[in-house]
Amino acid sequence: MLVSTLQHVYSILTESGSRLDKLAELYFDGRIDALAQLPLLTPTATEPLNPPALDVLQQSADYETFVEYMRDNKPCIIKDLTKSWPATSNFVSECATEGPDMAFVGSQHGHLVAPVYVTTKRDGNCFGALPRPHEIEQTVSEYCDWWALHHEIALEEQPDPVDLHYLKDWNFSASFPADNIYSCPSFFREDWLNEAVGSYRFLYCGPAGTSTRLHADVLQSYSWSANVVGTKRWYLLPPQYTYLLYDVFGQRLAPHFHSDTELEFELLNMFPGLKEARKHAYCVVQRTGETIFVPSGWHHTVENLEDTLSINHNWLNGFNLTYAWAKLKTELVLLQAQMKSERGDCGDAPKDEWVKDEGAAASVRRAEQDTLAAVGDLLLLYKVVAHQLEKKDIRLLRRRDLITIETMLTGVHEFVEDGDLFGVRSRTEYIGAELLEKVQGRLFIIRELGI
Ligand SMILES: O=C(O)CCC(=O)C(=O)O
Repeated sequence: MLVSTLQHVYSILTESGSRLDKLAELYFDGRIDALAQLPLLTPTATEPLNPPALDVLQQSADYETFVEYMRDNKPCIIKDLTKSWPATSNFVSECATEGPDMAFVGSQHGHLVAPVYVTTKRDGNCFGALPRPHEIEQTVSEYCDWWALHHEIALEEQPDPVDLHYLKDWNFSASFPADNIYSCPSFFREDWLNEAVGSYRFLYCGPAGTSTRLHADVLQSYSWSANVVGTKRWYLLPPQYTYLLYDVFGQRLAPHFHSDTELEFELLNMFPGLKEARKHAYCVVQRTGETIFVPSGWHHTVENLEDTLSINHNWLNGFNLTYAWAKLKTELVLLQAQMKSERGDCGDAPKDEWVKDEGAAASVRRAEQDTLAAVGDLLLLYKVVAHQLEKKDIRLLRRRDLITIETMLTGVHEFVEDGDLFGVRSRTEYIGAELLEKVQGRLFIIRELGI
């Protein structure tokens, strides 16, 4: 049984069928080591890419056409949504090929503070087992100064600078009205997340060579991203292949799909499923004026091929709420099980009676932090739904949305009812009496309507 399991694992990892001779060697070396070693035996040549093409919609497409992409959870590109935006006239250099007009951006918003991700040239260009970019805060003026210097150096053809700065995830709408820059395209109008909390709207600005590592968006949200100016390359992987992106232990997510030749070997050894993942990834080059729709749970990487300024939203609505709740519930159930197993037979005994050593204490601390974050997400989802119920005449919501809302809220109530995270046992304590009462009242009406 063990041999056949290992054979199976080996053939999945190597795509080359079973090699009992190799397996035997590795098996007797110790199972865990063997699993880590298996991919080292594979040839590391990069598979040629044969990416499927993405559908392109025109600005004039009707809303129902776009709804199909949300419903099918399928990406697409939409043309020309940025034409009339103030940012398109103000934030772009007179000669558009020169990219964003950072002098103008600095003159208007220089005093504001934004998050900036600093990478070394090597990991900025995507590769491998290097440290994550670190986040600093800079004023927009400081960032514009860095930008000017960076371009001066490039003009003088000096050696490449070591650091690349990427201003990203800047929630600018907290500081000045978003209308000064853009208007949200009507394709993305069913945005329950920003209607409730308003803070998932971002500006990105980075020179050629900056990039964003492999990730899927927060809370299984959709995202749209519009290039005001510049070109990005995206690799997007459908969610059914997500498992291919992890290391052999299913723990660590790969940093990127690709690496330069120097680190390719290292990357594929650490993440052997990447070779297969690349075959299923969509590769999209998004140009000035184009907007990409990224569906729920699709992992992606993004590289700026030119100096690029873009606007992006994350959003949730009745089409992807089910994914958000399903993923969160799985996380919470696993965390609950982990806490139970840490506690063992100690039942409700105080923590210092069942936390036996440093290792156990660290693992409990991590589980508590993860639980805290997951409970925060649960409350966020709850507020998003509550906001829709409060704001709208329930009869105006789609029947399908009502079913989704009802299912999710019932699920949350049941989960929280018998949940014992942190030993807090009542729903009221989790959600807050006032919000709970409001939502239960609306749920009652939904059920009366007979969905
Ligand atoms: O443009 C980028 O660098 C990242 C954007 C992104 O990941 C997104 O819109 O989901």
